Amino acid sequence: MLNQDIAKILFEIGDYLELQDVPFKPKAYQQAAIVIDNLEESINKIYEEKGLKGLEDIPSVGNSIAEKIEEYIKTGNIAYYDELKKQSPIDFESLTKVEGLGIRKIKRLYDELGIRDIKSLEEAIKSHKIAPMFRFGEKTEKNIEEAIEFLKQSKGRFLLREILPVINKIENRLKGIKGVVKVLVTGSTRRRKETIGDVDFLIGVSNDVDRYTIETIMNTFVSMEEVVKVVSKGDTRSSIKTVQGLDMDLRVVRLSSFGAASQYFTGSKEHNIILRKIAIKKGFKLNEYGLFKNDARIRGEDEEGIYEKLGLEWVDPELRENQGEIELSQDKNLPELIKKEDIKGDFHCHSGWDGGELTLEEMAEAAISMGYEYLGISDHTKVLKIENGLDEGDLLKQGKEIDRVNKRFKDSNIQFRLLKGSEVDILKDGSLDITDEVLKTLDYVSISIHSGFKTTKEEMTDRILKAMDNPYVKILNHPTGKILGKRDSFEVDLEKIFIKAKERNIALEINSYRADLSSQYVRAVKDLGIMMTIGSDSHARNEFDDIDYGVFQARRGCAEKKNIINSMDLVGLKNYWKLKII
Ligand code: DGT
Ligand code: CA
Ligand code: CA
Ligand code: ZN
Repeated sequence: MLNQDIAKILFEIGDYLELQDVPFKPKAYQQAAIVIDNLEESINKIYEEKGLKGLEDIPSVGNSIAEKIEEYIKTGNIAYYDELKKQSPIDFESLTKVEGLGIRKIKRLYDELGIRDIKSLEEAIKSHKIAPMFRFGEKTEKNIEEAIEFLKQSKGRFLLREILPVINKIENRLKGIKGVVKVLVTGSTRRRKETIGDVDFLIGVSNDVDRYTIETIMNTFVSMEEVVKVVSKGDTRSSIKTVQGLDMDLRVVRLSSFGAASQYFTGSKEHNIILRKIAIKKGFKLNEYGLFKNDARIRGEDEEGIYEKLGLEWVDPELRENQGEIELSQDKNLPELIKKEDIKGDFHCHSGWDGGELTLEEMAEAAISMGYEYLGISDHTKVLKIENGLDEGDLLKQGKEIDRVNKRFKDSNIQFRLLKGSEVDILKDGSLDITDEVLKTLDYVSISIHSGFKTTKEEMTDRILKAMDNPYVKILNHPTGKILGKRDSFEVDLEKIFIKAKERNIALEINSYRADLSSQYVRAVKDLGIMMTIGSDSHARNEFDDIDYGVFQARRGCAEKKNIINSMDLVGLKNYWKLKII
């Protein structure tokens, strides 16, 4: 039983209550769901050790929610949830995945058209019933149609960002099984692709392993708490399906083959095909058991040995897509990819002043615990009313507050500063949502498109180009508008944007949450000599760590430390942007 299962149910209870216009309660349930979803400890364990009282001690969990959790632990059900579900037979899980459909809209679609699932939604679109609804219109109908299409296309693949914590947890568990010497997650997960089809675990066991040990490993794997179905179970390979619907393979190999197997199963298939060709050319044979000369295994224990014997430098997994990395490794000219430890700050974070949950002090604290030397506060601006966007007055006030916080750091000799930033909205006509007089007072201005996606390519391009001409702009956030798993890019002439960025020395953001820029664009931007930033886009303490996903994206695009502005230390950054901070 998992924290995530409970979190999901609590969140849905919140949705159902909101649907019934119950005041306050929805928020309480959803807040509790978020806390539980992010809990380090297993809720099962908390309950075992401390009972109901332990549950009540979880932040945001009151008596009534704690009792429901207890009920779930004891019976596997929450009667209240089942009742709510019965009263309102809407398939929330699927409908809320459609981009642009929130609770309010889903409620109206149900009340007015009886739509309860994707299927009835599609039928309504086909017969154009949605467009005539008050405040929906042709455009919304079309958007919903496209969003459904998008959902269908991405079906069956999982977002790395959502599933990696589950994978890591299982990896750690596998490490603890008796007889297991090495564990590696291979396949697309190791290559840190944005989405993954299935997970490929690899375990290394000693060369003289006995059958009993392998049996134990396989038994443990197929009986993990996440398993809902055992697809196959053998003595070299087993496959399962998890509660999340994700397929996982486990292969067990002897250490003498571990390197060859990790190379083979990491892929990509395209990378492997070229490698095998090189091996053949050199008179070898390469497979998942090793590199062979005639029938003798000459390499296999580690990947480095195999690459080396083939005359190649070891290639970072993120680059193994046959997109030029093999040539670079033959020339011993692979880039030294940016690492998480290189990141010294973040320019994309939201504080409690807009939609975020932390005060400026708490944000600084979170950044310091990440090992950062600076943190740019980049709250939204006034046109984004739902995000509680800041106006000019708010920004000036926030600036004063930042000065106050920074003075404390200076006085106590702490090498850390908050930066006055802003995520300024690019308005429809390409002007910015904040006046120049106020932009001038900031340490940096980052700009974003958050609305009006559906327009012509020319209009969108001109709108962004005009915004980039504002003299205070230093970063263009999420340049294509893509949100991984939710929304495709808007139409825009990126070549023109890149040229302007180069001309004006504006950095392009790799947005961790959205996975925008994609790795191909990162490569192009790097080759053009344009700087980039990696932004977590965090709104909460636990989201600072999402910077990982931006780093993965940067690495897959060959980015090095020198390409990423927030790998500069505070002194370097002050010089680079000519900042006047205390
Ligand atoms: P995914 O699961 O769709 O996200 O992508 P991968 O890359 O994890 O693909 P998967 O799980 O089918 O296979 C894992 C690795 O095994 C793959 O990256 C390379 C290797 N592999 C699988 N099939 C073949 C094949 O037919 N030829 C070669 N050379 N390698 C293969
Ligand atoms: Ca895979
Ligand atoms: Ca696989
Ligand atoms: Zn943002």
